[in-house]
Amino acid sequence: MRDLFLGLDCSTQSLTALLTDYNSGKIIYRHSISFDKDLPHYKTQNGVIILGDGQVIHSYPLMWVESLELLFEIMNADDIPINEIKAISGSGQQHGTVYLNSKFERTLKELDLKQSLVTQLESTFPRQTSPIWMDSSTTKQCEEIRKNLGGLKAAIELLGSNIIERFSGPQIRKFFQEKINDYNNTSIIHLVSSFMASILLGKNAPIDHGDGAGMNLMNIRTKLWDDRALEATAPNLKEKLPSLAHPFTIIGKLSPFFVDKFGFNPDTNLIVWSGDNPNSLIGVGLIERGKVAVSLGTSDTYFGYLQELFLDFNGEGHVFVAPTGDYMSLICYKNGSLARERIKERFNINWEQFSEILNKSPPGNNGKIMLPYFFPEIVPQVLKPRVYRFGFDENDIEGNVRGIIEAQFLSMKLHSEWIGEKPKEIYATGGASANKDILQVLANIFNIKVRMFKITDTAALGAAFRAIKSFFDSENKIKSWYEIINNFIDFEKSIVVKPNKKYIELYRDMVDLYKKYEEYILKSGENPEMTRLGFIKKYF
Ligand code: XUL
Repeated sequence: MRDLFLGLDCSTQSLTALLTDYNSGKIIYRHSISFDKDLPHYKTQNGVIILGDGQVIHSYPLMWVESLELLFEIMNADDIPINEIKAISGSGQQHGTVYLNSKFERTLKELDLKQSLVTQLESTFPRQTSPIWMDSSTTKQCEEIRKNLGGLKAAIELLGSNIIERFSGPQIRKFFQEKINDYNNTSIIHLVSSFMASILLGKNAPIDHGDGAGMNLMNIRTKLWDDRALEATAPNLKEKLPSLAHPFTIIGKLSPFFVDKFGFNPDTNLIVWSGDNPNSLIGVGLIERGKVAVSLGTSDTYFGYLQELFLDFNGEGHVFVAPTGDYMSLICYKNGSLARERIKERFNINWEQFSEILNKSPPGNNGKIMLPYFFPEIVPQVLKPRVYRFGFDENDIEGNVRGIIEAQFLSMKLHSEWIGEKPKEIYATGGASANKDILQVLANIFNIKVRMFKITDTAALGAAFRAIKSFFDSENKIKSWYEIINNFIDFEKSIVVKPNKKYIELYRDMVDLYKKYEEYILKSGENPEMTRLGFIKKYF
């Protein structure tokens, strides 16, 4: 019998399984269910449904359940040695909430092998859809909760983050205000992570501290539900929330339904699930100070391991609990790959051509500055999307290609300054991290080296790593995070992109200039046109 561990990732667009073999240090199987393509009857676009004016973005919890059953069917059809899996953990898109009635747990305990999960669970949702992290429709509720907690600074001190539109608390408050009866009929409110874990466990599963920190409901220091935050959010909320657990808790054995239906071992351990960002932290091997990851995907994220708690009193960055039990910082951008694609499509070019143009254009972009809010933005907060260009227009291909990439990384540099631990190295992951020219801009703007990884599916991999760690620890065969990570990730093989020292001063000035433009547009600051002309004179 091998030591196999399964990591799952229920993300915005797909459910992915990674099966890892600890002894060989290899990923022996990967399969991903695409919600749009494999479950077309839900009619999602990129895994979501957009309601109303574009600020309300939901998805279907039943679709996630269906994808889980489909995934195991496919694993069976592919003859995967499911019975050799020792432990399973998972990852969920963060912040999304799932609302369930009192039948939910009863149904889970009495699941019938002859019927699908969807048929049996269908009637357990007082709310058919789940608001997810892309939803930005709760500004009113955020203001109410923030005020109740004593303002921005007090809220951040308590919860590790500002009260944020996509976080669970404001979403729950909105549901309570708009659908009081359905709220009252809700027995338990899960996160995507704890919901999926509950299905596998056969009863309500806890929320781990990592994902719990993204709710605006958990005290960031005590790691307990915070009574003041609960009261400011909705009545009787404590009784509707699962318990909180350490990120390495074994929550029980896999439910007999999955054992009998798919051939899992009855001894398969389930480890508490977490959010995709905490899992990715481990999935890219970040367990020490001085390194951060930049993930370039649907959303671009910048995150790092923190030994101490740092807080962003500007209210844009977040602190979550890391899988190690320490802290992590996170900054999340909505204008990630979708914004890059907008430029690529506008000029009808492919990624190679995009790279060539980026390469040809000078660092500093001849003083052309873009504020790229193609979609509502989280950092800095922009609710009404609009793209601003200074010194060029939308027909300037070089200006736009370099403009979008420089804007994204200038913003990351600027908005990560609150994190007290300064990075000495960046690990780049996600789709666009395969593009060396994009990473060169990142290395130059931060003036540190960027390590390019082949690993994708970092959230699922991080979940598998947590399963490995918890399982071996529970067997008294303690393995360090280093041992586990180095068993799977070959850091030697990664490519390193070094910063070009020639541009240190230019980008230092450009970060300042970019900051002035954000202040000008978003905070009615002074028009920095003169500074921009000075920048052009100095460098071009
Ligand atoms: C993080 C966030 C996103 C989602 C995406 O705060 O909102 O990264 O977790 O899955």
